[in-house]
Amino acid sequence: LVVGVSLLQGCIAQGEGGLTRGSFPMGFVFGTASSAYQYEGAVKEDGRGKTIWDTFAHTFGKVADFSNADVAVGQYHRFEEDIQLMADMGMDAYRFSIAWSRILPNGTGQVNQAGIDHYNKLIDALLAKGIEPYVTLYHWDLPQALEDSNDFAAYADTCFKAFGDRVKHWITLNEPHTVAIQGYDDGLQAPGRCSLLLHLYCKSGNSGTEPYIVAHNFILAHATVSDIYRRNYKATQNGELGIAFDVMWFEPMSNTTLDIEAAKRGQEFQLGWFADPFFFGDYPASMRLRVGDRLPKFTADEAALVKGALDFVGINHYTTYYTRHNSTNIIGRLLHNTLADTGTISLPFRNGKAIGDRANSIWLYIVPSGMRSLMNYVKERYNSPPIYITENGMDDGNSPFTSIKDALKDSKRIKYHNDYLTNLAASIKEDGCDVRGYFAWSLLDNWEWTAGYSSRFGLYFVDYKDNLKRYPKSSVQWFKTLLSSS
Ligand code: PSG
Repeated sequence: LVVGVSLLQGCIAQGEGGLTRGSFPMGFVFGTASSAYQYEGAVKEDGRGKTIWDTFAHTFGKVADFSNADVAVGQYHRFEEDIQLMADMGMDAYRFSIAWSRILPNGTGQVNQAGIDHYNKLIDALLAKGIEPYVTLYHWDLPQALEDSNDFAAYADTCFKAFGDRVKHWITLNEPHTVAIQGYDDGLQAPGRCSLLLHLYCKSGNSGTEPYIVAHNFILAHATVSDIYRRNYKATQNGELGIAFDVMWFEPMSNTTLDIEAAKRGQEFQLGWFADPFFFGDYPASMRLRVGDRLPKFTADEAALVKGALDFVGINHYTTYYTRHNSTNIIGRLLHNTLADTGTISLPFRNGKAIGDRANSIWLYIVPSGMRSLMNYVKERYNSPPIYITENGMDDGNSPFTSIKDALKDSKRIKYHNDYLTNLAASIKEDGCDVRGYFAWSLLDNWEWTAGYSSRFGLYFVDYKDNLKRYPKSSVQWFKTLLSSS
């Protein structure tokens, strides 16, 4: 049986489409992705300040398995071991995030040298193994003391100064759309604000206004930081700045004009909301029309600052849904939120049939063709910008009844990466999309936000019962084979 399984995986490893390094252009970057709060642990060490996710995770009832990330997968102390795991796979790059609260424990003011020292060690250890750092400045762990985008500029400036001699790819923000929606519209993530159903489960917030204000501040924050970088660092450091947008693909639920329009509108309210201002200087017209006065306006100076402020488009892509026009206004009357504003409903089902196989997460349906469609959408809407896939991956569950040995046999994950990468390669080679790199989410199993430790996204398995020991799943060998091919 063991032989059977490894033969099967051997077959997938060679790939039905024969995926190799050579399927991608010269210089194409392969890496894995992570984030500070999901990986580091050590939340009280070396002067780290408290963040909104420390508060949220420690609030009873917010996380599915009642866990928090105080320990997480311990990468703060084990980064050398983890870098060796990346090197073993033949990875070119590592996307990680800097914990703002380690650099500036109160968000602003006094710089904490221990935080700077830690990331210097991490960056140098990566470079020593020939792995390029791709650094996210903000992956949701906002210092508790803060609200204001101006402080982001001081934090980013500190990081450019300290690390910019070695870091050439900066991701200023991770998934600002997710934060606007989950943090301020449905309140499911930190800081947990919303007004749904008469504040039934959020104490405060306004789901019809705050997401748009938060989004506006994110966009201005990136633009401000990009301006600082270009004026003070670009000439000497010569790096690039992008944002990692969370983008699912939307297929129309039917071939009626209304549903086709709805799928387009859904994308304008997702990627367009955050990316259009950087390419066109304003939000999509469909948003102006539907959100009206609740959608903030850019002054002429702001629009000029924002437009052109992205050097590359980062895309976190996992799944595809069907979208239909929402002809009734029941949702609108009930929710008064951004979903109501879209006039669309997106679901992973059509006529009771799922759009694809499901991973462990209830939202994650496997639809590899969505990758290719999305790359072509970005190419056409924004005139062929450079793209990095900053996240792509799938999770397994964390069943107490599964042995480690069985958990390591992740043929479903191998197929996922093979099929999404095959579509990505086609979008580059056949459709001419300018995609420059791909980061698998994630190197290790880790703390999956409100799902806690119940979701395992890693190429490496983490044994939470035995000192966070790491074990390679079969997908590690698959990546190793791919990355050592020519
Ligand atoms: C957000 C939205 C989607 C997928 C994932 C995310 N979507 O619409 O399909 S969250 C994102 C995040 C990272 C998570 C990872 C897996 O950046 O921290 O651990 O994806 O959920």
